[in-house]
Amino acid sequence: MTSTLPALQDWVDQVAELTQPDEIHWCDGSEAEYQRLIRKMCESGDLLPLNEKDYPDCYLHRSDPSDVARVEHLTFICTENEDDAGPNNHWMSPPAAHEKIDALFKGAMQGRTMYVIPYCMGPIDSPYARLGVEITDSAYVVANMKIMTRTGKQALKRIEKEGTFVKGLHSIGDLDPERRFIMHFPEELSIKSIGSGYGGNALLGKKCHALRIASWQARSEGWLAEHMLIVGIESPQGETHYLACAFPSACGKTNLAMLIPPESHTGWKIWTLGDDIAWLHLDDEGVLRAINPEAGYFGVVPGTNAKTNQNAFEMIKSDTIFTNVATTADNEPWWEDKQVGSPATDWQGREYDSGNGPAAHPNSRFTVAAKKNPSYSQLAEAPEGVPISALVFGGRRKEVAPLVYQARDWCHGVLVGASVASETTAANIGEVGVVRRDPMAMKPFCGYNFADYWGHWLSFADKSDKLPRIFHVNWFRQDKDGKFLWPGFGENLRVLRWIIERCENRVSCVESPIGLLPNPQDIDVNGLDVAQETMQTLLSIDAEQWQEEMISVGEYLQGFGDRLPDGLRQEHQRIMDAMKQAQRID
Ligand code: GTP
Ligand code: SPV
Ligand code: MN
Repeated sequence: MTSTLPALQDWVDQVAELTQPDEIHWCDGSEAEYQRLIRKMCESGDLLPLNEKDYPDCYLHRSDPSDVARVEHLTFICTENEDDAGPNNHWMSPPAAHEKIDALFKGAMQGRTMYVIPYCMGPIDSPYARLGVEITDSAYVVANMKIMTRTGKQALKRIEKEGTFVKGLHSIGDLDPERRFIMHFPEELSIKSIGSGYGGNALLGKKCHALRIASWQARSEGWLAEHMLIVGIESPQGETHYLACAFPSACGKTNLAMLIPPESHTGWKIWTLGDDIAWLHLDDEGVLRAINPEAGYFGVVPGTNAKTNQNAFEMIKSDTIFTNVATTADNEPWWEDKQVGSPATDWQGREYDSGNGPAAHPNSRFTVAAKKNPSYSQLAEAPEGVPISALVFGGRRKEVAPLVYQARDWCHGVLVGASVASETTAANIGEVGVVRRDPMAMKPFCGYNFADYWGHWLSFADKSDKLPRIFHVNWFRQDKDGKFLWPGFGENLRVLRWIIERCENRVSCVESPIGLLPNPQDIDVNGLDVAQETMQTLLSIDAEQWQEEMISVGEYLQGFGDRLPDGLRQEHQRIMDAMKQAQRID
């Protein structure tokens, strides 16, 4: 096959010239093609079929033990001016980056097949959808891209019609971490990634395109590309509200997006639109609308069970690619907290020995089509997206951040988002459990200077008077013994209900220097085994801790120098003053 679009055909020819593949395969995105690839990978040992009776059409991929997560230290934003990438990114000049990475691509596909994957991020007929082509030498990437995006003929047709697409070049290279780089050229709408076959490093439609490149485009075009789930909440009266929530990696997006209402909440329904990325646009009426650019879930496996996430648990019983889970003696996939079965073989294929650490890698993942989700929203395919009532930021914090609070207005909400801090997780290679600033959950994903990004966020206040309300949640407060104070998962609906009531002006709140808190009686705890004192702790703010927190936020923001928008600096000062004032009154 070839393409009628010279920009595409020429690029494919140039890449083939550089990487020297044995064969070139243009992906048509068909089911037959997917099955052929699966068979080929089973023959080569790249995939292991799982128990066909209990897990039909499920496969296990074991990645290289050095290649199990994103690699922020090897991820670069390559803009002409270093300041455009900002202190939040690693930067390299485009010529230096191309030279460095092209040397590694030289001959990298010898003996391999080069796959050309045309894809569409977003519903194929949506004006908000964007196009890309990924070239890769990994059949595993092709199979994952087929589940995660809309690949193949229809995407190619739209690419050839529109002429603009993001170019993503990927090779697993030799998997040596010393020769691993994930490079982004937002000014050229291109991505080059080598040396990793894992998740966000290799499925270039996801973080590389739909967040890093798209956030850059979104700024110049007046929209937002965010690390957010999109969920619809339908009350027993049939009123549905859509929320978009930004939590850092492995901090609960997939789980919240497909939450199952607790028994106490008969008549409530949850509709999933997306579990990781939202593209947000103002429509002609000034309403912020969201689409999910993805078509599948690349979700964290450990912790998934019939109680925490029944929807995912059921969904991944068929037609699923598992990466880095353990297996049972019956060749079923197994992971920590699955709560059924026991591991025989660990994620590296060794006989299970608890002395070697967890059986499944903490960042082991499932790849599954979104359509398989029992709570999949009918509007997930709507070209115009869904109207957003509330934006919710959150992090994983043992202390400091209360269960929920509301920002006073949009500008305060931008500061709340910019102040997000969270404990690091296994989704990135590096230390786990260290609190760091992760503004809008975008620290690893913003394709430009955070100072400019906050300015872009602030600018929405002038564009519409119908913007969503902004909130902050924390499901992860712990007691002194390290036990979670809040039950989380399905019970989080109770907090979402308060958020909706606030959006509808149906409930009052308690004013505090940091924002608007619930009256404890306004969070419905019926049927919940949480002591009143615990609720009080969950909703309390410790003045001294917050003073420290806001000082540290101020220092962090100062790190962005003159580029920091005045609006944000003033908002921070306003909170500092309000805290001082409150202490004087006390
Ligand atoms: P990425 O895919 O990396 O962006 O992660 P994510 O934000 O989608 O996180 P996910 O929902 O996969 O959850 C990550 C981990 O947090 C899993 O082990 C979950 O079981 C756990 N988790 C999710 N929600 C809650 C919650 O409400 N309370 C508690 N205690 N744990 C949760
Ligand atoms: C994340 O780390 O936020 C993920 C997983 O969603 S990955 O696709 O690997 O980036
Ligand atoms: Mn994510």
